[in-house]
Amino acid sequence: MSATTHDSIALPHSSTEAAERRLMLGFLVVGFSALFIGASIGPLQALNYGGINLYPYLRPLLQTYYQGLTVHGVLNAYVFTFFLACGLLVYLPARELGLSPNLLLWRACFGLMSIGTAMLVVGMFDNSSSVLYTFYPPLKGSALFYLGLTLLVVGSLFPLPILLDLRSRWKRQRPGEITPLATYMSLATMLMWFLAGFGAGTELLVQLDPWVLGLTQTVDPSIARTLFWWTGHPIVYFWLMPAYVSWYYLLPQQVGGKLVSDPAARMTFVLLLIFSLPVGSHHQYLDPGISPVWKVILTALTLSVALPSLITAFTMALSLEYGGRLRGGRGVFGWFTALPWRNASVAAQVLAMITYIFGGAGGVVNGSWQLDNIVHNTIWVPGHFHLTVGTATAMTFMGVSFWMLPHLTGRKLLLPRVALASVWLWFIGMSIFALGMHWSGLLGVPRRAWVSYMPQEAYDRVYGLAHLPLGLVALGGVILWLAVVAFYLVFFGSLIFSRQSTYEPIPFAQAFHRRASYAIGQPAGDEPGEPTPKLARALEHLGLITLFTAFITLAAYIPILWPMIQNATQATGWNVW
Ligand code: HAS
Ligand code: CU
Repeated sequence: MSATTHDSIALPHSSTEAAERRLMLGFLVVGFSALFIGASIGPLQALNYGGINLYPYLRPLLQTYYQGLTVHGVLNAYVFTFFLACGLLVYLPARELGLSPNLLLWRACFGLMSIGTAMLVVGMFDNSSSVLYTFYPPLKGSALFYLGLTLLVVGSLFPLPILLDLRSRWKRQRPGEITPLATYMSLATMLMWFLAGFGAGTELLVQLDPWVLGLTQTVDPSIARTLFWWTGHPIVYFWLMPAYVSWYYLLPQQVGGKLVSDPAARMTFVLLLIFSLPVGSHHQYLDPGISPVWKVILTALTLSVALPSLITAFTMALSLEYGGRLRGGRGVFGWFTALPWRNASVAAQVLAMITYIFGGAGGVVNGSWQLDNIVHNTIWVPGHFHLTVGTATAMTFMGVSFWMLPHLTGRKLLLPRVALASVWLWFIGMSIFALGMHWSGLLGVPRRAWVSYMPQEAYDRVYGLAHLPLGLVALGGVILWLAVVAFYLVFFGSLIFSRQSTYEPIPFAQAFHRRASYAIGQPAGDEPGEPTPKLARALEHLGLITLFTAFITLAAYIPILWPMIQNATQATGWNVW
């Protein structure tokens, strides 16, 4: 990444821009390294469900299935996603606006999250904190785990002030114009995440950190779970929205088309901001201590959170169709086959979208209180989230890395065919894996169970009915292993061995009927004479929208939390691993 001769064409123009690229590369590399460790452990869990217990061979690295599962969940779902989000949601807006982000804050974000990650890694690998990624008390890990997590979460909030500062500087230069799209989407995401952070933030700072430091002796598990899910639902959109930024704002350009509606993109992000906050307790449909009336209200609210994704489905399908038709696609589905499928970055994202149709459909099942009774705590649920975060998000980020690595380093992507193979393997592996999980979930196979630890005869007796789908889970896991190997050959190979120079620009898309989606050097008024759409202008009031969201979030949580606070229980810590 140093300014050597070979990357002269891609060399950033200023030294600050070079520093920004280096830092973005740092976010990318740490994030993907976390995924490398986390994803490499994944197939062990898949094999566990197939009745194959490899954990005894992995000692002393991993002692138990539960330790492996904790490492897998924390590194993939928190570290990988947070690093990617905190990199992309600053880097893309800064490039879009042509302004430098506050580097001090962005470095502090990277630093805090890195220290937090290091603490988490130690706390998990020393087997002191096999509390799974939900860290539900009264399970009690070591202080390193909770303090590390606290730093990771606090660090992940830093992009918010950076974006507010970027936006206000840009607005001062261009009074009266509306926020350019990538900046708008990133800001909406961070405002959502800021409100979301209050839940787990309070749980960690008020309940768990003092408890593990010995300042308090007991903790109330119900309150902790509720605060956890306050964050734990919207966090899924903190994973998804950066991927949406790429789908809306980059992918249309990559397929040679345009984004069909800029206001629809803004609307989606605002709806995700509003709807994702009050619904977290849909993860607690089977928890005691929450009134059935609330469970019904939560069902209705949860179904509304699918709306912005449905808007996305139609907007994206049309944007892809437009690109496909421009490329000569004819007939009902010709546009689809005409997409640039050889481009691994495009293939990754379109396959991610297709997977998300099924992940989203499963989510709508989970969202209904009645149906969730059947699938809750079965491996249906990990089936659902491997299609959503594990593919829609992760594979979109993989796709982004295929153009971004060359963009940041000035060096060509190595082995593009292997890159393409990696995303197909991921797609096929995950489809088989998730099919098996959903299916065996319906047969009642529990999630998070070390089933392969049972003697063979007992395993057969208990899970015999689910042999076929559990076999699919194991098979999918093995294919995913191949996908991981292929992807990291490309990722680390390009980082270390690629020497050929290249210039890979950011594929910022244009919105239909407008100029480059309010990008630099263009007035916001789109095509000459065309005013800024009223909807886009109305949605500029992100501050008010955030206040409104804060209000409804409190309205949803006070009635749930108040009875719990009045009847607080006192649990001491457990270590069961
Ligand atoms: Fe979820 C559990 C409800 C979306 C992640 N979810 C989880 C857990 C995770 C997770 C990690 O209500 C487990 C937590 C744990 O450990 O216990 N989820 C939903 C609903 C949605 C949803 C209603 N989830 C996500 C996303 C995630 C994610 C996104 C991560 C990124 N989920 C639940 C519920 C539970 C739950 C309950 C608790 C279950 C339990 O019992 O514990 C919705 O937002 C989904 C809406 C999405 C759609 C799909 C739209 C499709 C699009 C693609 C378009 C394709 C194109 C291709 C354009 C309606 C946008 C065109 C090509 C053509 C050929 C047409
Ligand atoms: Cu949820």
